[in-house]
Amino acid sequence: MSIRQISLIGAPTDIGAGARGASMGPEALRVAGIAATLAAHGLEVADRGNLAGPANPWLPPEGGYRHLAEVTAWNQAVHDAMLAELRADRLPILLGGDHCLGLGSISAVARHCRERGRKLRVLWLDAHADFNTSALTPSGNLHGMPVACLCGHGPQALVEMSGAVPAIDPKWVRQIGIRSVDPGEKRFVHEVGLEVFDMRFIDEHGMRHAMELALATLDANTHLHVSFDVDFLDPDIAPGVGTTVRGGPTYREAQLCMEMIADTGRLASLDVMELNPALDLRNQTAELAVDLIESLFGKSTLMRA
Ligand code: HAR
Ligand code: MN
Ligand code: MN
Ligand code: MN
Repeated sequence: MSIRQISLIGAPTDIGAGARGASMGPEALRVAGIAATLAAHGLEVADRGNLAGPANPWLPPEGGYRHLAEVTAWNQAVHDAMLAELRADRLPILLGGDHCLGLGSISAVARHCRERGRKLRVLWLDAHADFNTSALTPSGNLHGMPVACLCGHGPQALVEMSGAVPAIDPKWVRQIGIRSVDPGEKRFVHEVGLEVFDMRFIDEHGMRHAMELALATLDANTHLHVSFDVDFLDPDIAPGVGTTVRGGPTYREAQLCMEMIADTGRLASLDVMELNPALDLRNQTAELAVDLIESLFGKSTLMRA
């Protein structure tokens, strides 16, 4: 049932981030063995290499956005590359790169689902809600805005990238692991009714129950997209990200999250974002990300029915 043909797409940029270094993420994931690890599970893996785009000029915000033109160019490249793989019935994995690129990736997925008449469910694994707008953002960094842009709130070039506005309905999104949301962003998340399983929820009800709810109502016609911001993980186990927030999922909680997604058999596209090798220790965060991705593609402790 699940797709066995995987395409890796590197997007080496930190154009939307507040720290430099996520541009080295794709290579760190390759060095940690992402291709061979997936191939060992019987998947056919094609590494498409890296996309190209503008350099990071490292400028202050203009009109509430940092590097909007460059962010748009990178996202268009990501959109086009993801869409080509989806149309070829392959499962694309975007190797980020900062999380502003989730906009281009999910815009392609949304377009593909419209073309195929499929439903879409987006799981957003992150410490952050990434639901800022130019009026709400404390930083102007576009990696704090992709979910809002996908839901129709943002600059025209980004909001329109999927060919329909909004690209997605907030009802299609489930956010997991959230623990850092700016004050205006918090009000806006509440206003649009985004479904958030924050760390308080996970503390009180457990990862199992959060994932049961987040994965409920998937059916055979649902495309499941996972946007995995590596800062989702607790910084004690995943220091190699630009914006660490204490109190994230433990190793076992993160494994359970991935295993429960794998069990659905519905995973059809994936982003692995915000890995920052400049801040990592001996590539341990990249190795952890690959370990978790292995579970996402069906590695489990024992054979399961
Ligand atoms: N909320 C903050 C901002 O918008 C920080 C966002 C950090 N985002 C990421 N991606 N690292 O989740 O500036
Ligand atoms: Mn993010
Ligand atoms: Mn984040
Ligand atoms: Mn339960």
